[in-house]
Amino acid sequence: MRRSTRSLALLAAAVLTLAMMSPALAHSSQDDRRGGGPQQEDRRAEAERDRRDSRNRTDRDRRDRRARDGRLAFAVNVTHDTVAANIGDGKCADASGQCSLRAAVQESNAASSPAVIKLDAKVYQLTIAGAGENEAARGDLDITGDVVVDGRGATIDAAGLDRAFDVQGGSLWLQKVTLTGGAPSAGEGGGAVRSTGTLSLKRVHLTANAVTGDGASGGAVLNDGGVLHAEHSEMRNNTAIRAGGAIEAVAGTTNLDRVVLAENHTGPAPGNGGGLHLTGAGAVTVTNSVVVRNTATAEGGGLWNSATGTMDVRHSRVNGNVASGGDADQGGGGLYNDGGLLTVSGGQVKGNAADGAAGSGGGILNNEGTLVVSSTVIAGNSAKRAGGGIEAVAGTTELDRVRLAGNNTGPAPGNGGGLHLTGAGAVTVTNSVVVGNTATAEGGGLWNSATGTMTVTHTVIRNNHAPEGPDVYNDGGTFLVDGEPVPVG
Ligand SMILES: [Ca+2]
Ligand SMILES: [Ca+2]
Repeated sequence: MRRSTRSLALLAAAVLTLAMMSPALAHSSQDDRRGGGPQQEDRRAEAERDRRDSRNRTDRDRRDRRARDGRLAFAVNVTHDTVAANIGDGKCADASGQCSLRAAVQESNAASSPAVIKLDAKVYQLTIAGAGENEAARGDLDITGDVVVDGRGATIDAAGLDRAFDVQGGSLWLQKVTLTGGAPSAGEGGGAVRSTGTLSLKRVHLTANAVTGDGASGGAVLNDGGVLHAEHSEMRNNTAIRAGGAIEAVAGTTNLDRVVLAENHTGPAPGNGGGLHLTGAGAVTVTNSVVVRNTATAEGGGLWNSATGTMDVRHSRVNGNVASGGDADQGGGGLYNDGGLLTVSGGQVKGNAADGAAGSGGGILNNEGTLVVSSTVIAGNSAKRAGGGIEAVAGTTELDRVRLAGNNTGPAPGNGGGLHLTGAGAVTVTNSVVVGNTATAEGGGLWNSATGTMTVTHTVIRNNHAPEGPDVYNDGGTFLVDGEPVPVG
């Protein structure tokens, strides 16, 4: 009896258990279809754990990377112009706790490690006046540390208060940002950026900045003895009084790669290098770039190289620039070499003009320096006095695989439609083509001076036009074409 009672109790318990389990079982089978069974829950939890671990790893990696880089990052979250509340506390915060561009710069300068400042595709206007101040508290944003500004499509408008950035040592890397409205104090250079340090520009637009007053140079950028590297960038409609409508380099190193210099201007004192001007013993390279429709009041509508400078222009187009100097050694509509070394290769120099009263060298003017041009088209340029394509004033000029075509001079007096040599210089032309050039007076193609030496080999010279010496004219010097002397007069 005891045993049967026990069996009954066991049976009842079993039935109860089954009754309790069955809905759970039914429910469970539905959940299986939905993928929610206990195993699935385990799997889901495991996946979530994996995701969390992965997120943590990513965060950790990011932190490690930042620690390795030693970089601070500041995300600017307001467009207005305010100073940092507590410079040096490592936080980008103004008095209301917001991170402005200026506060980020001040905090970056105070940091011992490089900093990255992130902007958004908005307009950040400078509104705190006070040019001449160099602590980033007023006027321009002074850079003394190592700072990256990732613009992400932002525009920084200096709004005529000052320039945007002043790099006083240290380094500034700008990317994906437009700088406009820069206007430093009269007589100062660098309309958008002045730099004595290292300045890197990538996908940057410098538009409508200006420097005014005596000696003011570099409408967009003044590289004052530092390093400037610009790539995939554009400088347009900037102006300078003295030199360098877009860029003035004073010695230092300047490299442009895939840069557009367009519609920049210099003038009137003296007004050299409408696009770019180099002062002193610096080095400039211009590669895969476009220099168009810039103007200079005096010399070098596009690019101007100094007496001790080295300028190397490769695979670039220098087109439609104008230099308006009125003297015989002024002009150089596209390029002007004031005695240094200028090399031009693999590109074109087209449609430039030296339009001053006695302006010379519509395409290029080499003033007592060394000019080496190779694999380049020099076409459709014009000069008032001489050298529609190229004017050489003494110095050394070498052309190899150059096409001098459709250049012209006139009317004052209009000699050397393709190329003209003034004084005791040396010109060699090899493996080239001189066609369709025109001179108002003498030497439609090539004109050699009374004291010059011109040596031409393996070159086609035809279909040029001039009243005297349609293809070639020799004013008394040594002029040989494939070894044959060109008669004088
Ligand atoms: Ca400053
Ligand atoms: Ca300042």
